[in-house]
Amino acid sequence: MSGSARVGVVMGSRSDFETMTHALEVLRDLEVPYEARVLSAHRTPRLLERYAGSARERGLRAIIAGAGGAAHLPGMLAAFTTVPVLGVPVQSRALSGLDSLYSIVQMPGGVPVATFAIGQAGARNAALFAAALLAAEDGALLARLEAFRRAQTEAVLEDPFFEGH
Ligand code: RP5
Repeated sequence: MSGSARVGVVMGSRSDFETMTHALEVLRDLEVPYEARVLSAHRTPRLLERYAGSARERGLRAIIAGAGGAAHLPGMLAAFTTVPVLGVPVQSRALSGLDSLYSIVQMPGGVPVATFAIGQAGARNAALFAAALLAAEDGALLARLEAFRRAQTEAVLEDPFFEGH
């Protein structure tokens, strides 16, 4: 799903894939063209600069960045581009993702990163948020997003668990 990708999904390590695959699944379901790759603030800093620096001209309108531990990836991407960066704190082994969350959320004023929940929920919501951004100028995507929300509501209302409660 690259070529005319509108959303970039990047992660600091292959070990983040288990979390970030939930973002990819949402983008696929909503038919949002995306590209996905591993990019590290620490291990591939020059590649990160090139990626972020060329993001807008390559057509990206949002970058979802997942990282764990000393999670500099979203902030460093945001330093090199004005394309909105959506940060996903990956649940780390040592500190359960609190380190990731604090690393991503506490950006100094002037270089924003929109920060989502730790782990799977954050990855899903970052993708839904990116879709909402793009839907502002894409009526068909807006319709798919609204259909997703309706289906989610109906799934709760029709859950037989609640019969007789
Ligand atoms: C971060 O370090 C990555 O985002 C990952 O969450 C964490 C651990 O990476 P690995 O040592 O598993 O490659 O940069």
